[in-house]
Amino acid sequence: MPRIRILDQRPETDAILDEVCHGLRQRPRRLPSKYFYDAAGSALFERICAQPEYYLTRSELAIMREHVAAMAACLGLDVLLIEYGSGSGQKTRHLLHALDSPVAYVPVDIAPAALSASGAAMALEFPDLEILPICADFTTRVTLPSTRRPARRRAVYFPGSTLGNFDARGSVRLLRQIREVVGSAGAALIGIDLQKDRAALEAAYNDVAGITAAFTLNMLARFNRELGADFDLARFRHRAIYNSLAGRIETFIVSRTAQDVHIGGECFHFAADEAMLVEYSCKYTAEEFARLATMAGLRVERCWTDAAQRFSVQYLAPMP
Ligand code: AVJ
Repeated sequence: MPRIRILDQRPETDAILDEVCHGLRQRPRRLPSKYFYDAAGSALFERICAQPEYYLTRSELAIMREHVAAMAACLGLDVLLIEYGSGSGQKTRHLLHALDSPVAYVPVDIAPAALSASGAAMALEFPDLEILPICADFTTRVTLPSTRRPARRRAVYFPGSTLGNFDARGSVRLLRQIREVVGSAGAALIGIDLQKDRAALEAAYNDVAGITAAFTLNMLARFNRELGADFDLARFRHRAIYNSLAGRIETFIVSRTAQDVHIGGECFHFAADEAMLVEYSCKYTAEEFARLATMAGLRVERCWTDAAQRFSVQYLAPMP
């Protein structure tokens, strides 16, 4: 496997500890979903994608396979492709094969293990492509590296419905940041999960094999290991429910008993059945997403869906 140099723009451990303690002092308590993705969390997420209930990945891959040529035509020649939350890069391979002489591929991910594995695999598959991975939280200011060849256009690829992890304010802020990163001649290609019935949504986030539950609770194991916390994993459980008013799956970690947890020199008391919010997975109609994009100065120019209308991939351009 070729070794790819990774630009490290990761948050410091102290910053993670501050953010975690801040979230634990709030009511209801909340923990940021970006901390799911350590090496174990990234591996568990890949297993979620293969669960029969988790339709998102299969639907998005079907859209990519069917419409990738149209997507590549929208993005055009000599594009610099920046991917947010690149993970294993499974969908991206389709896009990179279809693009007309892409200048470089810049995967941005918070998980170093996922980034080096996918970077090495991509370098084998695309030997002539410049690959410049950045390990960073993409909501912060990411410094883009310079490329050997000048780009005609910058495009952000943001698949997986990861934008759904942000609330309305957070997603408009992130879409505005994307608009800034790509500039007025740029583009964005964003995967958005669509509204559907409660049963299908709740099944997707509560798989029978329990992989999603393991993924959720792994965040606590990570804090034990990296921040010296003492969460007893057996005394917490995963809960994901569809909030139909807000149109989103809300994932919680629920304390099974009354208990104390220590972290960063602080003691946090949990009541029995107390729920900590760990993730939103917002679902949209095409109209709702178009409105969100407009608020960020972006316009939806194309929207591709799968045959069952479960998922969408949307092509956006900055509004003049
Ligand atoms: C990759 C962040 C979009 O919210 O559907 C999967 C993460 N969480 N199952 C999602 C996730 C629980 C996933 N995203």
